[in-house]
Amino acid sequence: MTPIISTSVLDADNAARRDALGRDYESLGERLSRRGIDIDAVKNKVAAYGVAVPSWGVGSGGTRFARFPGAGEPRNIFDKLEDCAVIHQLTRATPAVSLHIPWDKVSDLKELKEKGTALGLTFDAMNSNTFSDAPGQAHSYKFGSLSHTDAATRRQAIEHNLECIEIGTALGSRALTVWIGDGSNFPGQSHFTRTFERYLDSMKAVYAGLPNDWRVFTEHKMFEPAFYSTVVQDWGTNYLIARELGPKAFCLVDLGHHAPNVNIEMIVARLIQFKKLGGFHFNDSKYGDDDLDTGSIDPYRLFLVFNELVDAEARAADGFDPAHMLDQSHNVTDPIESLMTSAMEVGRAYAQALIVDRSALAGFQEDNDALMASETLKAAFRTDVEPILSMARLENGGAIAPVAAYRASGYRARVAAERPAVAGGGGGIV
Ligand code: LRH
Ligand code: MN
Ligand code: MN
Repeated sequence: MTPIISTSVLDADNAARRDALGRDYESLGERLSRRGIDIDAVKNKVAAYGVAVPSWGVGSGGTRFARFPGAGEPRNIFDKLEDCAVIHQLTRATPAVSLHIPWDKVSDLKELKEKGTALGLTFDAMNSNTFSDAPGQAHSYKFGSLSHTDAATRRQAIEHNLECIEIGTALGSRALTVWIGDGSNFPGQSHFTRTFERYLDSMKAVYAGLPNDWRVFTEHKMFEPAFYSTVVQDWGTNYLIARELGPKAFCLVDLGHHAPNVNIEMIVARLIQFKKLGGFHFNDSKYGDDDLDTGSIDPYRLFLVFNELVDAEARAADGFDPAHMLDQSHNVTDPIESLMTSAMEVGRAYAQALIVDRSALAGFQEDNDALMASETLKAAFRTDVEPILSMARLENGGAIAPVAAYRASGYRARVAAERPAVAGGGGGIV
């Protein structure tokens, strides 16, 4: 396949940076070796790491107030895949795409799968959508979907999820992510227990349609679009769902779906301990489900989440195999640049977590040496691991500096000339 970004542009940008990177890598390697860490071993793990890109992330997002489209917005799923391929070509960190149905209009699945293969991309978890009405659907989700009071509406939502599994199977996906907006705006509007019973019954029907090698991830979220109560509102409810459904059901943690200040890394640890951590939607937030770029607000929290993941990986925790996906919305940046930066932030958190001195940490924990335990984590977090990430990218055929190489390539201007401008306007989240 001809790479989308020309190799001459990429090589020229890398050539200008290669010597400095070599020196930075060597110097960091020396400093890490004094701490007993082999830099190449860390780099190899980072090089093998990947996070899936959300198909809905490559177009400009929007708020419920307005959407301001950028130039060269993808027109269809094929354009989206090309944008995703650019992200992967330059970062070498995003080998898979997570689709959202029916936002992604898919018809010829064979052609879609072939396009993915040609671009070097695979298909990660499928995301269903029963939180908005699709044109022409028989029953509205205004008052809920999988937990709706009306059986025919629930059945329609179940069928949609089964269809997502069918589409995903044809594309080689092996997981379904279910997030519903069901909930209420007024005390008394819905009966908490009966609503949750209906949800569980519906999810059991979806679960029954999972192929043997598939997993289902249920995603909790504290509020929005429902503002008084939400059916799958927190990790406790999510854990109950995964337990009720069975061994193929796991909890998905979207970093933006918790109240401010909630200790997400501890939730992650609990779900790992009880073998129900299914995966992540990475993003960042300050106030709520802001869907800001991963690592842009609180990189320390992202590192602390990865600290739990690496801890589990290091002790080969039973049943530990979480899926990693980005889920964010870009309103003021070029989505490709945001997604590349975010994928690199995830890689950075992983690298920092890999260099935590775990035996020292365990000792400080045993001795109740709070200060030194915290300093052990901070020592890893404060280390600038950029040379490791850059070297991993370079050796994998990517860019030392993906954003610079992307800008030098003129890709956005090129697709803007091919893809007609779309009108902005009122609200909407995609
Ligand atoms: C809900 C959510 C969920 C959706 C996505 C678009 O807030 O995080 O994952 O599928 O946003
Ligand atoms: Mn999400
Ligand atoms: Mn969200």
